[in-house]
Amino acid sequence: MMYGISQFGYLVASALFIFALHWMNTPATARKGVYAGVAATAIAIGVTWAEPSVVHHVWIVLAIAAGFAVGVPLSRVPLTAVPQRTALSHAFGGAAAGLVGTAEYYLQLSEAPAHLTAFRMVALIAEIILGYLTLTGSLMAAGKLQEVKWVPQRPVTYPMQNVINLLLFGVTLALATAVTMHPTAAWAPLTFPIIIAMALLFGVLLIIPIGGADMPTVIAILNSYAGLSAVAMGFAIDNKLLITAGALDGSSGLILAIIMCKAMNRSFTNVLFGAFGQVKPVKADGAEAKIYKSETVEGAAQVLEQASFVVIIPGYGMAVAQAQHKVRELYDQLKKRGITVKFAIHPVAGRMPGHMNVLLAEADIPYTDLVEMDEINPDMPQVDVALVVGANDVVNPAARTDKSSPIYGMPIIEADKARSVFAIKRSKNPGFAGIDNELYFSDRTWMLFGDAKNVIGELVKQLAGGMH
Ligand code: TAP
Repeated sequence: MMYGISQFGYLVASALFIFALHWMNTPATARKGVYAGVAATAIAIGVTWAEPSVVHHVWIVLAIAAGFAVGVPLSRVPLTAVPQRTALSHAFGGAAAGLVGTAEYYLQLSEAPAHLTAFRMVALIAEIILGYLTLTGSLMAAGKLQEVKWVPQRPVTYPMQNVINLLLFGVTLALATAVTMHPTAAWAPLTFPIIIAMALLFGVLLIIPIGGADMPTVIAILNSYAGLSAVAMGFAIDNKLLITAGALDGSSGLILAIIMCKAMNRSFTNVLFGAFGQVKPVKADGAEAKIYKSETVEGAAQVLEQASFVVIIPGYGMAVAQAQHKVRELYDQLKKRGITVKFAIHPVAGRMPGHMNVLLAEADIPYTDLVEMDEINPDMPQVDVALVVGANDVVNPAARTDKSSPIYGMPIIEADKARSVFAIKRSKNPGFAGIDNELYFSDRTWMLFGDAKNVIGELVKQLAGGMH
């Protein structure tokens, strides 16, 4: 009876997980998606807890309390720190899978060795290798993104790195095969911890050659490893919900990684083995000699007023300045004058997928005015003013023209093709990729130096003051 109820609960939870992902597709239903995911998790925990075989209630209460103690502060991190927060969540997921797999092996070994069939052992070994490497890999990724002092930010490379990694992985697989074939041999329980140690080490080695710029893609890949380890755990402990939820997690992580690779024009292998970010930051040719033209807020406001088509290109700087609400006010001022205003959204603007969409939605900007890069680019030559708000790499024409640039080949929003460009940033410092941007030196570009929130606020004041 209880089995039937728990299986039904798992079915409902699986369906809710699938709907949750589906609802995440658009901002209009994303909130519903989050609630569905929370409900699915609560149902899954509830029906599992109600199983008669679950008897250690105090431990479960303690575990839930520990989860809250960590989870609540984690939910309060600023939006700009969400990538590293996500990496930490994957680390916890990996740790959970690894620990469950370890416990399961030793438990079965002492209580029911006959249960350690070849099938279950393959699942267990896959679970612990993926789980533990996700744990250390995700911790490294979070450390890099948070710029923790003792985690090297730049890619760490050494000769024959990939060969050494492959050899290490080969040895781990050989040991894993031996334990899988002879799980009850006297040496197997002693070899098991060696496999764990190798997986932990492998997680670190996998991440150190990868530069900060590729970290979000790597986090999506680690997401899919965590999902796959949950699938393996589902097979190992015979839990169908874990198999479904893990498969959803694994495949969505992989799809996201592929989308991000495309947006940056990088191949998967290039991300994993390319040591991107190692390229020394280079100045654009003769950049030192080139001159920025600054504009005053008054001047920019006048030009904006005369425009009939304005495209706002937000980037990481808008997130840092939290300028989205001021941007909304500017949008309102321009719309009032009958000006067409669109937002050009680059898929990797900011520091996480959908970063700009989230911020602009927070400021209630109609998402019908958010236009994706591929759609807006053909219109750029007709745009009177491209207003760049704290974006840098995603509008850098070097991606199109300079083969030596580390961002060469990355598709960009072609702000340089607009009739005029205003670019808001605080200084002459480069963006994430550490390179200069030719756009700022162009004949048609005028810089509005300052914090994005302040500059846009001043622009709004000018426009509001000028309209009676
Ligand atoms: P970036 O190239 O990082 O440039 C952001 C610019 O904003 C900087 O040049 C900075 O110049 C300016 N800025 C910072 N704080 C500001 C403030 N308070 N007010 C005004 N300006 C401010 O940003 P992007 O164009 O959005 O490109 C994103 C980059 O991050 C790409 O290279 C992408 O590959 C990478 N990346 C993306 C993701 C995802 S998934 N979105 C994840 C990780 C990395 P100042 O310092 O002079 O102000």
